[in-house]
Amino acid sequence: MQASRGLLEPLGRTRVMGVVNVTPDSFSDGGAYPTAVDAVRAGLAMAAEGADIVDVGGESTRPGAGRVDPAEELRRVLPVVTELAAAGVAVSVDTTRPAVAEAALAAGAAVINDVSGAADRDLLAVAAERAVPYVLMHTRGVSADMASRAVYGDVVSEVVAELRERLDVVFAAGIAPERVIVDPGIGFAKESGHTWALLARLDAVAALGHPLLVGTSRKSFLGSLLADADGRPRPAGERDGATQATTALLAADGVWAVRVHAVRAAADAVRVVQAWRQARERQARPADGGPAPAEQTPARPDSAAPDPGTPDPGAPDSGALDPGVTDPGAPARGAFRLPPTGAV
Ligand code: PMM
Repeated sequence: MQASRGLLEPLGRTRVMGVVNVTPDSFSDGGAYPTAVDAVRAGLAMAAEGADIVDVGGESTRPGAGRVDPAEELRRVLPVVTELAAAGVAVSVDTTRPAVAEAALAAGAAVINDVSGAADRDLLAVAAERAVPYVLMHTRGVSADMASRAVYGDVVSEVVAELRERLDVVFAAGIAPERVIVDPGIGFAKESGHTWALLARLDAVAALGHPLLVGTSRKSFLGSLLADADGRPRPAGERDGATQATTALLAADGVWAVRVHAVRAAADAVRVVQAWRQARERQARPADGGPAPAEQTPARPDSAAPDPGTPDPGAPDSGALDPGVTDPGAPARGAFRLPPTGAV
């Protein structure tokens, strides 16, 4: 069974992608699932908790990690993908290897999550041939050297330009544009300051014209933010509260999906944002029952959206949510600049 149909259709909310790393060494859940049975159980639990997709990976991508033998990667992911797909779970396979992607798709995986930034043309050929959704994530180099490549003048414009260049490669390989999901690659060749800058300007990434997947879950920029008085980063396992905050903000920004370890809390956060946005949209309708105003949040940041750098004297203060905003003509505030609920 292949559950990709509908994954890119509008759902009215951000999707939740649960993470199952079948690896001994991933930074947060490495070693959490020592056997395939454990990993399958975790994936099924995530689906029951509200994951729309379960992302199965067999190779750690933490900065500095070495490569895993392809046969070992396959041995780790294949039984897990097979069982989850057979149970009706929409599975993405987190791999940079064509043979692993091919086998996972044959076993029922529905999405290829390629964290290499489209580095392998054979992997692109598999995605094109199988016509499945393909995640293009921004990175530089490989896990072993990406930390040293986190050097930017203007991180937002450079990441967007590099993604645009990789999109050309993806399209040239025959992957249909409507199947491509773009990911800014949080933590991949990025330091904390770069990550915050990108999160603040996701509209620039969304302007590439593709749904966005964003993986902030438990990542080091949150550990640094929550460091203790001695500057020790908050451990990865204690960053879920902060991750829920990013999930809510990303859902409010209208991203297609968030990639998270703690699914239930993320799914709850997404539902809260969905209800909040629907209430706002209802409030923005004229009292006389006339037609609904133009959506205040374009599906993909469009050219009509005000330049975030241009202060708008009529806009509410961007520093705080203004619960009194009911003027449908008012431009959406920073975080609420992206799609209406119907578009995500
Ligand atoms: N992060 C990790 C692994 N795979 N895939 C995508 N598309 N986006 C990400 O941000 C991403 C990813 C690393 O995190 P993990 O070790 O917790 O899986």
